[in-house]
Amino acid sequence: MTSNGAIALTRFLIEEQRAGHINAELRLLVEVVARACKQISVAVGKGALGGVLGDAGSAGEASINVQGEAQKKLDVLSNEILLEANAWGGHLAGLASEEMDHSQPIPDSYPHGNYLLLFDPLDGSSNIDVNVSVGTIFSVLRCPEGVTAVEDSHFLQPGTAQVAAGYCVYGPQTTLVLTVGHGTHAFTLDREVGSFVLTVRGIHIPEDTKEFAVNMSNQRFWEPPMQAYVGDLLAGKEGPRGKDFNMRWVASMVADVHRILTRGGIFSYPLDSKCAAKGGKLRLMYEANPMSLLVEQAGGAASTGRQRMLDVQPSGLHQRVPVFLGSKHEVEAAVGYHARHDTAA
Ligand code: AHM
Ligand code: MG
Repeated sequence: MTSNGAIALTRFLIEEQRAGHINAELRLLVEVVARACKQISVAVGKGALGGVLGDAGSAGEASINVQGEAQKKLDVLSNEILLEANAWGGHLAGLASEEMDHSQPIPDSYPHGNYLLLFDPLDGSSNIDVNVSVGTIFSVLRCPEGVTAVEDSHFLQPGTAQVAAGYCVYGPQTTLVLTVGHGTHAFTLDREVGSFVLTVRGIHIPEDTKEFAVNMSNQRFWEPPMQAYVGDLLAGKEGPRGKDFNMRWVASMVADVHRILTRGGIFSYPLDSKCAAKGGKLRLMYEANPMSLLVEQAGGAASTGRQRMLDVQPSGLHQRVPVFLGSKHEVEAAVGYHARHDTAA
């Protein structure tokens, strides 16, 4: 407890270790990721003053990542901050990032640990230049027994195997949301002190909601069950759902999911004919799985529309999936539209 009674992340993690929920190595891992997030938060906060806005690349050539997307300067910087912070602590066997083609083993010059870390260093990066919330998402897996040289295949574990997951949203406040498999908790960065302070213990997402989040401009590209589901939401009180729904779409998954953890709702990035060949828009390992664990640990649900997200067996490091997550009953409703459509077909 600090002098004002607040519980800092360090103390929270030590208590989780005493309760047998984590070991010292995992505690160090979370501390290191949180420290890196503080550094990213400072860079994001400087904006134009830090010269960090705009596209990465040189001589007028945009830098393109493995996802085929143009990288922002802050995408590259955030990735470097996370790589550097996690290289030398001895808590990791390897890392994988949305911004890198392949996973990276920890160099032999440093001690190796038992965990694998995956991250989307700066999610929602299309929002950086317009001063809207962005964030970092991370997922932690155990390195399989007996592995000495980490390869991409060692990361291909279902979401149920995650031992920790979290995100840090860089918004009006910088907030770290974390689970180590025993509830989902929020920590707000005290900028003067430089420390994350526990501000919500045991987040609970309301089961029912009247709010949905989806990029409506893709409507005509969606599959029939998604068209039917959103059609019924838009029909409001007079429609089959019998209530009016509101809509929000920040276009930063961290910000949209943070709203849902705060007051409920459903977030969806469904399959559409533009992204069908890739399997969806959002990435299973860096986005969908960590967010799904946080949401389930807060009493919500997460699905591809046809399968519980955390049960998906990954086939590739950069695999994409359709995503439905948030208030339990609303996710079940969306899944129901898919099930009825598939049965009829
Ligand atoms: P990114 O990781 O390259 O930033 O892309 C993921 C983002 C999510 O944060 C967000 O939900 C989605 O892409 C927004 O997509 P759209 O631009 O189609 O609205
Ligand atoms: Mg992302």
